[in-house]
Amino acid sequence: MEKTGRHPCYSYEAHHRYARMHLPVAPQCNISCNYCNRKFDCLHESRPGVTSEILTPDAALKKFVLVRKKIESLSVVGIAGPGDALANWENTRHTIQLVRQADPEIIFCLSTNGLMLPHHALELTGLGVKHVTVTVNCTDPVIGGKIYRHVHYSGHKYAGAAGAEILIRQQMAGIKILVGQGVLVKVNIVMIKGVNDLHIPEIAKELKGLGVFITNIMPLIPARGSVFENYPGTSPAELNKMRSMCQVDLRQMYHCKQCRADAIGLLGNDRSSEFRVEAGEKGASGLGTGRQARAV
Ligand code: CLF
Ligand code: SF4
Repeated sequence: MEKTGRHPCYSYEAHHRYARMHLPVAPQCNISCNYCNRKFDCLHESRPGVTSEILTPDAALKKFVLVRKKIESLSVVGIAGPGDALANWENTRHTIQLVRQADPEIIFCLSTNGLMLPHHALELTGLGVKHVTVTVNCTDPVIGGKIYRHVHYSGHKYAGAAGAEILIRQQMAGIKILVGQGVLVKVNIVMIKGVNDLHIPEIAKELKGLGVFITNIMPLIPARGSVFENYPGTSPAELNKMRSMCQVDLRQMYHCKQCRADAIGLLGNDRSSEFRVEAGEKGASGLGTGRQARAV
């Protein structure tokens, strides 16, 4: 309760009362998921990876201060892309430090694909991050080879199953470190029919063994221009059936709104458009993406 009571994603009850804001300070990514398209920006689209601005850490602080003044229920600051928080480590770290100095009470939340997690997990906990979301779509590299085109790691580019194997290894190692440090780890799983859907109960069992707190099984949003553009989406009934099946092993999230990388407000009431112009200085040109794995 102490760790979840004011976090709208970790607690169903809290999501009616507490707001979160995402600071889009992480534009780069180190892997390529087949459901991701980071080439366009849409102000009216709400899903993970979509953002209308990229902020420098200084601009992120400015925006945080403004939003905190206007939204009293703000309890969580999340970094959820639009790329990967840990593939932009300097920006992510600096942003956390600046916001922490401005507000010692705020809860930090971070969402990542997990590739660089073992490298940064201890530093993250040292910065006071107690909530981390990792997207784990498979624990089998062969299935991973159908989901990930490339993984960039240690100066090399690995394709298909070879890349997925590295990614899975890093995710598992990173989650172990975080759990050992008392971090509440949430795992997002994108349910892709005909690709990883039958494998999801097995993932949940493995995650249980690692001490993961909750899983958030999300429907595939077939993003325009992505490899999975024409893949079937997942219906709410199919999704809930899968969640119920996995609930035997692990707590499930049922209230995710698959929100934007610059989302602000209660989960069910995005107010990000109110703050775009007001925050003033933007760190880089507007950019939207089509990734859906994080935040997440
Ligand atoms: Fe953001 Fe994600 Fe933290 Fe929540 S979102 S980084 S855990 S503060 Fe929440 Fe949005 Fe669903 Fe994410 S509703 S997409 S689960
Ligand atoms: Fe990177 Fe996220 Fe896009 Fe995957 S979905 S390629 S992790 S930004």
